[in-house]
Amino acid sequence: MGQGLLSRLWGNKEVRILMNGLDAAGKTTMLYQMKLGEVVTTIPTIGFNVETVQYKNMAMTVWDVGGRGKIRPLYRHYYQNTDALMFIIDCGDRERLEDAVQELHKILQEEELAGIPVAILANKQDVPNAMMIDTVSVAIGVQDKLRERNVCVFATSGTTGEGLFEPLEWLSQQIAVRETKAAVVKPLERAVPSCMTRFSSSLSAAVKHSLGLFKGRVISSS
Ligand SMILES: Nc1nc2c(ncn2[C@@H]2O[C@H](COP(=O)(O)OP(=O)(O)OP(=O)(O)O)[C@@H](O)[C@H]2O)c(=O)[nH]1
Ligand SMILES: [Mg+2]
Repeated sequence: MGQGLLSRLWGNKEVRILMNGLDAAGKTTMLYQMKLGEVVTTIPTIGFNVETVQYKNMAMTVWDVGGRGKIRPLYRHYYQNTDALMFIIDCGDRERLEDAVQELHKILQEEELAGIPVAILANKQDVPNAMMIDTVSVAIGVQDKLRERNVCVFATSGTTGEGLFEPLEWLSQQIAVRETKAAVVKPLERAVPSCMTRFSSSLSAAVKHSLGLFKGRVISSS
């Protein structure tokens, strides 16, 4: 195992996280709570905010893309090389839950985001009567439409800071698992078919050879 591989597995990793969700879901508040540990006064994001959040051995470059309708068609420009998605849902806004779910499903159809871990932040849990994570999980179809995806739902509040580290921990673990798989398991998987091919071709050569001998013997004995 070369040094490059070791540092890829255990060194400081730079990863790219996309933060997404409807407007006013609390993305920018969440980003700065993660970055600074405090609440900042936000205005609706036009374009994006980008910050690096260090979590354990991961330098997460978090892209917080404004959730307003007009900006959403531009999301695609941010998808490339994304290691994980954080999708924020405003749990105080029952009326727009369905819109949020549709937006999430739309984003998850993007080819460039295939297979990445997806942390759903059921946000604004501090609001009275906030929707519980079970309601959110059922609405987005964690066990149903998204059962093939690596999705996990977390209860959070960007303003109180509650529940912020669980998604970071989960994402860092999931990203590490994917990287390990890419660095170790995939090359092995690639190697196996060629070994198998070599094995099967030498096997078939041996079989052919012994059949030939047998045939030869039959021929010679007749
Ligand atoms: N009660 C409560 N309010 C929150 C929370 N998170 C954000 N807010 C408030 O919700 C409003 C919108 O928050 P933003 O962080 O600007 O939302 P956003 O998702 O970045 O919105 P866009 O930039 O328009 O996409 C602000 O008034 C925040 O103070 C939370 O966890 N609880
Ligand atoms: Mg914002």
